[in-house]
Amino acid sequence: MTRILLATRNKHKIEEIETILSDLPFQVLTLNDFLDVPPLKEEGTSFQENSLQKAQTVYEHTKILALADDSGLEVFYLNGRPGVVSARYAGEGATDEANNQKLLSQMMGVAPRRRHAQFRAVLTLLGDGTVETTEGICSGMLAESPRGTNGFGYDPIFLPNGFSRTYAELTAAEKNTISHRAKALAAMKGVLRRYLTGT
Ligand code: ITT
Repeated sequence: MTRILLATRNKHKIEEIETILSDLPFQVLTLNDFLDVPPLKEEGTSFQENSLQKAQTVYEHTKILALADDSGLEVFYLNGRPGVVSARYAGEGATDEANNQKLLSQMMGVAPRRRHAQFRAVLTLLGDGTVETTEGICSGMLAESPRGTNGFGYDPIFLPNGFSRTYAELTAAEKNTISHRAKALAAMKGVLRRYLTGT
């Protein structure tokens, strides 16, 4: 079976990606299978650059088809922040709670009609002779306070359009139907099917 290596150390991303890819005939590997791969650097200023950089680090060390995800939350009122620094918005090594609290305090008193936000995920597939990128966006708004315990990151404070529940109040299956990552993966699955058939 063709192998694909997920170029991420985020266990929540791994769970979501593995679930969504489960109907494709790939042997999905993670970095737990390759402990000598160095930390994944993200020195770029865009999701695209960081996604490519992560895929490159992993592919160069393993020569196995690599799939990277760079993602984050963009808040319009904050000119797109936290964006590429979503994982470390409240500082290097910050907890999800600290990141959420920082964002909520910056948005305190901001009216609902100005709380528009979107999640974005950029995936890069990198292999021998293959470089492909797909993107997914999920639009919504920021909640006033955290709700729900599912998921990770900013899930408790993000209300996807069409739902009165936060991402963290959705089941994993519901999130995997509408999320930014699900949309980017849906597009990537087309690429992966073509990769498998060599077309
Ligand atoms: P890797 O680099 O190892 O993939 P990471 O968590 O550092 O893991 P990113 O640099 O792409 O990954 O940062 C993504 C951050 O954006 C993540 O830590 C969350 O804070 C947020 N994020 C991305 N997708 C999310 C989702 O589906 N739900 C909630 N928060 C999400």
